[in-house]
Amino acid sequence: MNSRVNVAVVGATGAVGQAMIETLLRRKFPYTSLKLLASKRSAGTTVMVGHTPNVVEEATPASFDDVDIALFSAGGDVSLQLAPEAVKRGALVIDNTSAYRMHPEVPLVVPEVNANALWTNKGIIANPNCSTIQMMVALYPIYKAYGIKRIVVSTYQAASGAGARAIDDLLHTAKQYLANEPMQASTLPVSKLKKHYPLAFNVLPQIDVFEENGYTKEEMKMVNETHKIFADDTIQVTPTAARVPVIYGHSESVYVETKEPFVLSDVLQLLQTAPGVIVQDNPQEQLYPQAIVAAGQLEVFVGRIRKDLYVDNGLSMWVVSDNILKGAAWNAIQIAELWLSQAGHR
Ligand code: NAP
Ligand code: 3JN
Repeated sequence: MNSRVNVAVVGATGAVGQAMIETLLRRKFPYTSLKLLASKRSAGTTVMVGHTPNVVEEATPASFDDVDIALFSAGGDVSLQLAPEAVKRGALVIDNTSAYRMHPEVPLVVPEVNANALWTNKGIIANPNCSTIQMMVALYPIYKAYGIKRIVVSTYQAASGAGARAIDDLLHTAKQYLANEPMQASTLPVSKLKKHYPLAFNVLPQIDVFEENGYTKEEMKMVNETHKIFADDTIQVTPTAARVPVIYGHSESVYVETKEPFVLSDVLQLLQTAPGVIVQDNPQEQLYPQAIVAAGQLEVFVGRIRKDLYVDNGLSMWVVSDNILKGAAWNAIQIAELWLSQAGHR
């Protein structure tokens, strides 16, 4: 690749697309041009890039002529249809949807964990699911040092993970509740049944649709993606994914059983020096990660780190990150930055 870098954001009007634009600016990503793509519905509307309004275009195969890096976040169907067209035209696709995550020829990358997998790509690189990404960043140092036999994880996922409409639904139902009116929910859980419950003052133990084994699609993504990212199918992953009335920032209670014994102070030290991790763990000062503090930040916050009272190699922790940033936009742009930093050397 020469020094010219033309970037396209597919899904530029969406929650993740907007965060991608903001993160490109925040990171001073060295693009030559930035093309904003969405569906026909938004073509002709404008989206702010910093202080400048940019016109949105309809995403078509020809949109990718002369695009070097295409950041996709417009849903799986759009990726299935247009990512191969972008690749055909010479673009590197970084896809935020689940469309290609489990494809054997598509690397599934969390830069802090498996940056090297990037170089095996054949034009498409997949970004994992947000709940998986933050868990991988926190667990990788532990996995490397002691091995992991088992993970039991419960998620407390923010409304923004289900898009802008879910945030509106949370705010709307909260206002209704506070006004003593009946709550009318119209978005969550995202379900084939189209049966919705209020998220305000509530917790919904369903993210995405149920599979035959009783787990939801979101939970199974955490199982399958963990295996692929750590390249280890032997890890027993047991997830429960829930939606909580938070706008930004997924929290996770993560319990692991390591293969080798560990000393707690060593684990703390490993996490303190791990890339992308900020340890916030001081019970005396009531310091631990919180979603409202992690919102807007790029790192993964880890705290409440403690040994199991009964199981020798058991370890619990609380892991929080901004689901739209490290969970989606920032992880994708981090991949693009890595790609650019190495492009001239490979
Ligand atoms: P959103 O706010 O609903 O935005 C959807 C975006 O896709 C909009 O820009 C929309 O454009 C565009 N779009 C829809 N249909 C299109 C089409 N036929 N052609 C081109 N663009 C089209 O959703 P979001 O929360 O940003 O999420 C978008 C996708 O990102 C999700 O479906 C998911 O696959 C992925 N995602 C990944 C994670 C993760 O865990 N890594 C987290 C959240 C989301 P219009 O304005 O024209 O409708
Ligand atoms: O609900 C969340 O907190 C995360 C949602 C992610 C999501 C939403 C719609 C479609 C995904 C994803 O990234 O796994 C997808 C999808 O592409 O399958």
